[in-house]
Amino acid sequence: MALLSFEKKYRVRGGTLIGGDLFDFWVGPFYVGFFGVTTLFFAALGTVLIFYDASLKDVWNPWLISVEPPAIEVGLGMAPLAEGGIWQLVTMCAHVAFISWALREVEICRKLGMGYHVPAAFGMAIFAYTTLTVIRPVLMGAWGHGFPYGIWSHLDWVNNVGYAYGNFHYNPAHMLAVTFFFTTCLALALHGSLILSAANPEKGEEMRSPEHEDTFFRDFIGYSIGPLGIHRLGLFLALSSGFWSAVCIVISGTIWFDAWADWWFWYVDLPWWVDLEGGVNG
Ligand code: 07D
Ligand code: 07D
Ligand code: U10
Repeated sequence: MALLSFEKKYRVRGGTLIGGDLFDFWVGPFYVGFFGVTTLFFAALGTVLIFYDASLKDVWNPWLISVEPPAIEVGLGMAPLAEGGIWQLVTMCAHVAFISWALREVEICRKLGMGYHVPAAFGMAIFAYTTLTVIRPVLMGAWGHGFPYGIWSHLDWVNNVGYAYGNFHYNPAHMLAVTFFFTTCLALALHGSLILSAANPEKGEEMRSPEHEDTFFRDFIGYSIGPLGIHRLGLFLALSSGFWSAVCIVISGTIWFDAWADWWFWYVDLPWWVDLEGGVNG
């Protein structure tokens, strides 16, 4: 079915989670919905607040704009606007906008009778963001542990927090997250290239079938995960990347306070080699 006639057939009322028929319409290509309105409203409000913060500091270079969280001394209280209060409001707006965006995805899934995989996946990104700006700061007792909203400044934050734990690469959950990110790229490169090699033939050549794709990997590595399986694997790898990212940062400063390299002493200290010659006690 051509895309336009398909849209006409499926652009029907219903499936909304809230608001009934009120915002159940489209503007151009966009479905609006109650959560489209809340997304736009809170994204706009958050952006206005970022510009307000920039105007207070008179910083207009987009790379240098930075909305700073409150000082650590403020703890978990509310801060005055110019001293971290704006960061707190922007964090609230961002949460409402991101969660609204996910719920708008849910409504569109419901209209189309599809699974909720896309909003679930976006949920993992929101979870990582919430871990950075709410869960970890609350566990550590101060909003000041959140990251600043600025292009360069948030990179400085990642760098400084990383070095606060020595070499952050030794964080075992960071290792898992990085490995999942790399594997996601490998899987997408394999999948994208395999599909193009079969489904995008030269002019005059015939398109190859999923059986060809299966056979390529069976010939090559003895096993094919299959056309549905590769998408399950891709989603698993990508969500695992986000999940272990959230874990790697939430354990830093809450259950582990030293250099991450020291964590590995449990391995060096294992009883069966700790006393051997060359071991820690040997
Ligand atoms: C391609 C989809 C499009 C999205 C884009 C981002 C804004 C910010 C706001 C001026 C893949 C739009 C950007 C709305 C403008 C102000 C105040 C998604 C695509 C194009 N980072 N980060 C970037 C965010 C964190 C890190 C770029 C957001 C953590 C490193 C962009 C968040 C840590 C590097 C950006 C967030 C961290 C970046 C490109 C939220 C660990 C880079 C992003 C809400 C996760 C890279 C200058 C991209 C860069 C980069 C946005 C959080 C680390 C500005 C919105 C605190 C190491 N980050 N980031 O393509 O070039 O994403 O930085 O959590 O090297 Mg970041
Ligand atoms: C948080 C983004 C959420 C986004 C949302 C949507 C908009 C709308 C609108 C475009 C999680 C926002 C949408 C704003 C835009 C329009 C229209 C994603 C988020 C909700 N690290 N490290 C990670 C690597 C080092 C450190 C994660 C690699 C050093 C710290 C990942 C290397 C030190 C933290 C990762 C490396 C260090 C991390 C990030 C290599 C610094 C974190 C991905 C090769 C000296 C962060 C949850 C992520 C984390 C994190 C990778 C090096 C420190 C696994 C590959 C050694 C402090 N690092 N890192 O989480 O876990 O995405 O955050 O060297 O906090 Mg690291
Ligand atoms: C995949 C796939 C697949 C495909 C695919 C894709 C994955 C099976 C079939 C999809 C992939 C791609 C297309 C590839 C490229 C994608 C990426 C690289 C990912 C990154 C994407 C981007 C960088 C693009 C980002 C762009 C976005 C998010 C669009 C921006 C749009 C908006 C901000 C508008 C959003 C609309 C909303 C919220 C609702 C609708 C509202 C309006 C239209 C405006 C009108 C509003 C109203 C009427 C309401 C009133 C509003 C109020 C009251 C609030 C206002 C308040 C104020 C104060 C102003 O697997 O293969 O192929 O294609």
